[in-house]
Amino acid sequence: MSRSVLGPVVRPLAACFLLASGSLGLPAQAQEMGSREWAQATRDERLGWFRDARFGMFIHWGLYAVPGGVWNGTNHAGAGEWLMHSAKITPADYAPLQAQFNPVEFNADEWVRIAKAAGQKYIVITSKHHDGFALFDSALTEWDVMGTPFKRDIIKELADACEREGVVFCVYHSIMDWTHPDYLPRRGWDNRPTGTADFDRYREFMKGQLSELLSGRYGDMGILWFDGEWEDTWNHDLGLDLARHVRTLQPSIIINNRVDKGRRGMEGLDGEGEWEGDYGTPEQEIPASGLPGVDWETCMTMNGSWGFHQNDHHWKSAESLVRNLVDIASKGGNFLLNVGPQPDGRIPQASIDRLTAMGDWMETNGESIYGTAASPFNRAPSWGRVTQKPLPEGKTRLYLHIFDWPTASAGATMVEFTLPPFKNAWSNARLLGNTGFRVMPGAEAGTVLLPAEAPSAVASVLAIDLEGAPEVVALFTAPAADGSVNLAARDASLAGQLRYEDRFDNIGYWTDSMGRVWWEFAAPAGTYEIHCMVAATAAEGGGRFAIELDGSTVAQVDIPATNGWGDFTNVKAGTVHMENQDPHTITIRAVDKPRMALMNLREVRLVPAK
Ligand code: H79
Repeated sequence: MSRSVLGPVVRPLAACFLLASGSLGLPAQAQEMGSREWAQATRDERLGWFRDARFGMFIHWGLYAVPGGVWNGTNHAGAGEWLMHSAKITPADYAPLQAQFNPVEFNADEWVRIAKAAGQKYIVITSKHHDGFALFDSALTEWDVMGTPFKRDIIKELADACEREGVVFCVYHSIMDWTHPDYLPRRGWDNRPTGTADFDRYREFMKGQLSELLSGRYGDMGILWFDGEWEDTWNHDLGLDLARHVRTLQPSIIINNRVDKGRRGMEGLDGEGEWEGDYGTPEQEIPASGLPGVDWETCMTMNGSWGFHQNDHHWKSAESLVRNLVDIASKGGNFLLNVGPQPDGRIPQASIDRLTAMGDWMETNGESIYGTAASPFNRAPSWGRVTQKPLPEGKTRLYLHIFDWPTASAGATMVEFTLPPFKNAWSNARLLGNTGFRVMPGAEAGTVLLPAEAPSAVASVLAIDLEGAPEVVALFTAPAADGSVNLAARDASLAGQLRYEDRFDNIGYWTDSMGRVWWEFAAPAGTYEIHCMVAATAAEGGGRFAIELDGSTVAQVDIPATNGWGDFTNVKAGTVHMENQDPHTITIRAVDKPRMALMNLREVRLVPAK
């Protein structure tokens, strides 16, 4: 059975437009265009397939799969590939794992089939993780797969299988190396003498291994996914040098931002300044909103471990993984979803089950993900997410991913759905996966009639074609059934050094006294009590904030200390009178921030006063 969503991803041929150098060392094309525009053009050229692909498979595999997170009978939670670090294992004690690595069930074609059936367009596998072990045949070390009983070049077999199946093959490569004698700094418990260690020699070794990987033996690679760049021995100049080395070998390759030192925290995006790397790498998190002009890819585990962990059974549901993919696409990013194969060479069944479910959803709805761009709206609608795609003749197709299907009245066969607010004329509305149903305009303007039953319990996609570019109206929160206006952290607009945090469903990391948070909302005229859900520890947080309504300060609040950053308390901040005027804006900003952070803010509620 062939699936239409699995068409091959077309990549530019590596060398054709890059090797004709002019006198400045730049191609003639570049001299005509000016090198800056050219850099952007080649960047767009390089990233074309990546932006279309949207969904990839991450594979963490190495010797650490053998102990699977357990060392000498002790379980190390979260530490699959980090076991050597977490269990403080010396290189000498770790070395015997090499003789135990014999994944006789490994079948590269099977792995690629699993990825393809899930709708994943590219695969990124660990050629070398932090333990320094090479999963490929390296002439530069004995610390490679050819020194195991298995003696098969896993990277080569997977690269060939990807080539056969039209999946883009990519590798992860760790800069940090816990076993190479020349890598510095050493782990605290590593008892090898550092006497002759030479970091420059380590760099030559790493570049040599990358030359092996990029020699053509493994074909044209899609991405070089660096990691482990955060230790003090790595710096910006070394990052530039490494990127140059890689691009000299394969000019069209995409390089993630971890080659350099621009990445800021686990949100993974570059800070101010000029940094090497094509895209940002949020790890285990999804940015709160779209990031115009920035390419990014969220990498995430399906349970809590990257490498195989025998005791980690904490799996995310297929539903939340599909919604993550949709959420990411609606913000213009890619989803790199991880599997950690077992020591026998098979991908865990729990991972296969989730990938199969995602593939089923993608088979019906993939056109709403591949080749789409971020939503044109200022924020996500309450019922789901939006992606868009340009059509011929200047039209635009919106894909409305409905997570929460409207509730039909008893016995009704249809239900009214309010479209997100846009001014364009529309046509050709249809539900993906339900070609029999004709979507008609509802009785009220801006509504359509849909079947009472959602086509998908996870995310049903309504495609609708607009005349021209989307002319959208800003989305704002409407009152709940009881008349209160609930302004949730996840719906807030943010400015400054602060961000939405999944952990406690709050706005946090509020270290910037100039930072502000605001919501636009609709509400009938009246008097409302203001309630704020806040948390702040006495040691690190606290101070005072102001609440502004439509630009005027209406209250100031002293932040109470709570028993932790996840321990929220409700603060009443007086009452406010609102005139009839939509939308209103509520803004929160710091007045006094005496310690590291101001507060965690989960919600602001406006409750009609009795
Ligand atoms: O390759 C994957 C991770 O091994 C690597 N990047 C992704 C793609 C990574 N590097 N650093 N981190 C992840 C975050 C480190 C978290 C740690 Fe821990 C906390 C290391 C030690 C304490 C998690 C928990 C790992 C061991 C215990």
